[in-house]
Amino acid sequence: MSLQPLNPRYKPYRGAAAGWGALRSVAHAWLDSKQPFKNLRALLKTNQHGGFDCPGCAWGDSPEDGRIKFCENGAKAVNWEATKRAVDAAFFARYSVSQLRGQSDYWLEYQGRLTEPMRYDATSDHYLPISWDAAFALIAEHLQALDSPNQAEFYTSGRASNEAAYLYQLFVRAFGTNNFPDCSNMCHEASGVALSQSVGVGKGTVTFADFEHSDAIFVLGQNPGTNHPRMLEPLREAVQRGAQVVCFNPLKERGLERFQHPQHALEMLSNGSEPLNTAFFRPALGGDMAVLRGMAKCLLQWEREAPGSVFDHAFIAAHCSGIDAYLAAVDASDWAHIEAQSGLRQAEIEQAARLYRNAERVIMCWAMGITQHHHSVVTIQEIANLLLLRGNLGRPGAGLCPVRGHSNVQGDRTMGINERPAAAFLDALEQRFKFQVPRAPGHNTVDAINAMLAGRSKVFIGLGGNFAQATPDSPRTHQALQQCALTVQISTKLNRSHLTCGRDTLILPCLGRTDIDRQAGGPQAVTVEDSFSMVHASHGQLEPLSPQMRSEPAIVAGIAQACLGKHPVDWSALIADYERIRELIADTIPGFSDFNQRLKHPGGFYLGNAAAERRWQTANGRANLIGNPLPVSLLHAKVQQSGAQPDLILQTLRSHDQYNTTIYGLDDRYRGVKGQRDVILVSAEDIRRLGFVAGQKVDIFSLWDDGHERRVNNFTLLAFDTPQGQAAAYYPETNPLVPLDSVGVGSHTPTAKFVAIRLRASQTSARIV
Ligand SMILES: Nc1nc2c(c(=O)[nH]1)N[C@H]1C(S)=C(S)[C@@H](COP(=O)(O)OP(=O)(O)OC[C@H]3O[C@@H](n4cnc5c(=O)[nH]c(N)nc54)[C@H](O)[C@@H]3O)O[C@H]1N2
Ligand SMILES: Nc1nc2c(c(=O)[nH]1)N[C@H]1C(S)=C(S)[C@@H](COP(=O)(O)OP(=O)(O)OC[C@H]3O[C@@H](n4cnc5c(=O)[nH]c(N)nc54)[C@H](O)[C@@H]3O)O[C@H]1N2
Ligand SMILES: [Mo]
Repeated sequence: MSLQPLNPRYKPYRGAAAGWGALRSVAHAWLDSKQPFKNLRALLKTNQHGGFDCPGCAWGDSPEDGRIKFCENGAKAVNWEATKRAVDAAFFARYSVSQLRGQSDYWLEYQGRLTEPMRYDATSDHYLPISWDAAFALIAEHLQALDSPNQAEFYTSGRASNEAAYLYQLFVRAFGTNNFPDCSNMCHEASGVALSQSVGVGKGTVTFADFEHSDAIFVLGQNPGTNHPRMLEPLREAVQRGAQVVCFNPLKERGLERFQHPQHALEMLSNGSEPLNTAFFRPALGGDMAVLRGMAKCLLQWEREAPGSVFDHAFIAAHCSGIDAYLAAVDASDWAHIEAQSGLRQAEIEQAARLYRNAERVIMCWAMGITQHHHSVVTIQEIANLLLLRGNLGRPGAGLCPVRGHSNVQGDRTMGINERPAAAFLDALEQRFKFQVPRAPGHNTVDAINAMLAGRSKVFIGLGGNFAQATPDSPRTHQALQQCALTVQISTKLNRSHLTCGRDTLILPCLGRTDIDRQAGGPQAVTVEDSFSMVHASHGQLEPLSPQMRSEPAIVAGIAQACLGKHPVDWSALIADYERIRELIADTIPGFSDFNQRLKHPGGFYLGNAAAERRWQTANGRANLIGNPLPVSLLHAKVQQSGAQPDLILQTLRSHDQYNTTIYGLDDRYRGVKGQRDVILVSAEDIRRLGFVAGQKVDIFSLWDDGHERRVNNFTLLAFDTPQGQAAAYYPETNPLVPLDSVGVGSHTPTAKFVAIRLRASQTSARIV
């Protein structure tokens, strides 16, 4: 049914995930970097002791084994960063900013690495070179001119090293604010909020070894074949030894169906592949809480039929609170409601519940299909509830696994990039550095956009990332940035955020993970933390493209020194040797004592996790079963108030050829989409129901009650195997459709996986009008 003759340039992918297709794709990225031999040497150092941490995803590796540890998309990330092409003063002399704005996101990043500091000149509409000192002085001048430190926004993307992030938060707090919008606000925020209340830590509780001992691994709302390819290996091993891998996804993602390992020659020659999942359920978008609640209902029924056969009463009695209220909430959720909201039949949910009950040790993994929803926090608490009922926490082979995105997004939070920092952390800073730290909560990403739109915030500094494109409601976000007195982007590659200029604008080019970072004290290593709370060192391997580029810690220190002098530390002395920064981290952040010493251990060290030891750092000192009611409706009240009925619910997701807003190519191999990104995937039945034909161009509108028109134009309708009523399209092209105040309850994360839309046949040929 997924093969539609009317779909132009659309051919379903018949191969296994990874395998030959992956190798072809890596070879292309590698040759295209213009320095293939250097990069091969670098690739072999990816995720190896003495090498660098892969700048791709945050999946961790087994610290013990010495196998080559990179995947197709990690290789693409390395080659993309380690290119010989330079975006220098000559480049900016050739193109005006208006000209650059007319180019695609793919074209912009493809031009190469940013190699010198630049300042936007509005008169000529060009970027002109500026010295580092003048750039730092300009930032200090703007920051000092503010009425309050709270009028500046300090964004962080998740590639910043622990050292860069720690210095950044120290500078910003010494300057006087907690305004730390970050990519995590759009990513796993809900996991942190939910798990802190449930089990007292905002991180996952499992380590790599747990995957080897698990009897069932549940994968909810995640597409590891594309976004965490190294995760396919432990999943495959699990299936091989007879464990269950149970997937929940409205799309039958190829990476979750069949898998062929690209480093296993024999398997590739025979083109063999093994099933990766043992059960695949296709819930409706946003329907996971109902699925999980239904599973809990089955467990409760079986427990009542044979008391003591299902729940782990000893664990619940010793460790948990809230069981009675929780079971009352389970009883109060009726099957009609559960079926309607989940998109699954009771029999399917029972099957999932049986797989769960029959497994002695269970891990639950999830990513953006769970977190980017209005009801994400309660859904994640339901995941925790299910695990707690059977004591699936704090023992080998069992636990919670929010699979993180950016390679150091978890580390950045550990280092204090947090608009709502814990009091204990602020106390430690205050004690160590002897200044009064700001205590009032700062802005998250959506708050920051609103503050800039209202003129309450006037300076934006981005430590990495692409704020203009990653955020929701693009035209509004662009306006917010353009209203600023100063925008500063600390970046490796050119992107649309550099073209969305404030009145004054700077580009500060930085070193990436792959580059050698030389300081007064010699070549420096930085550190990162993976999804399993393992901290390890990363050593750049390649000669930087230009001596003008600086490391992120050096840039942060330069800004800090220009703005605060030597308060509260001698910034440039810290930069000479990053061990000095790590000493400060060891002094102020739990788990990092003897940091420099412990780093020497190959594979790094484990930060520890209280919940994994069954110590509950919650307000009541217990693990909490939380009896949230099932949402009455998934449709936001503001959509209902718009007065229109949605044609479809849209999720915005990643193709196989992109890293967030970085577009490596225009194909989405596993989904069979080639050479185009302005597509919307809809079921053949829905295309007929709505009166269109596959291949037709449509304009997409989203529903909200504030009178703003949100639309993107000229998207090609592709008939696709997706449940009825559910559509999918790529991020960031569809970000203009996500309303700024459509956010998760308690997480404030934009609801990128649930956008109520209507379609209309296209009249014009421009994408955005
Ligand atoms: N190559 C590559 N690697 C990456 C990234 C990248 O862009 N490219 N990005 C990194 C980052 S920052 C992140 S956060 C992660 C993202 O990793 P993922 O979360 O895997 O990324 P998405 O493409 O957003 O995919 C969401 C998946 O959830 C499913 N889904 C959507 N809504 C629902 C729902 O309501 N219920 C269920 N059960 N499923 C749903 C979608 O069909 C899709 O398979 O990957 C990281 N790694
Ligand atoms: N609609 C929709 N929106 C989403 C999502 C979605 O699924 N749907 N996902 C959300 C998620 S999960 C995330 S994490 C955010 C991502 O948001 P961001 O992290 O802000 O975006 P990226 O696209 O990862 O940033 C890419 C840019 O980072 C810079 N860069 C790359 N490496 C480095 C480095 O080492 N140092 C520095 N300083 N800069 C570097 C380059 O200039 C590059 O252009 O997007 C969110 N937005
Ligand atoms: Mo993310």
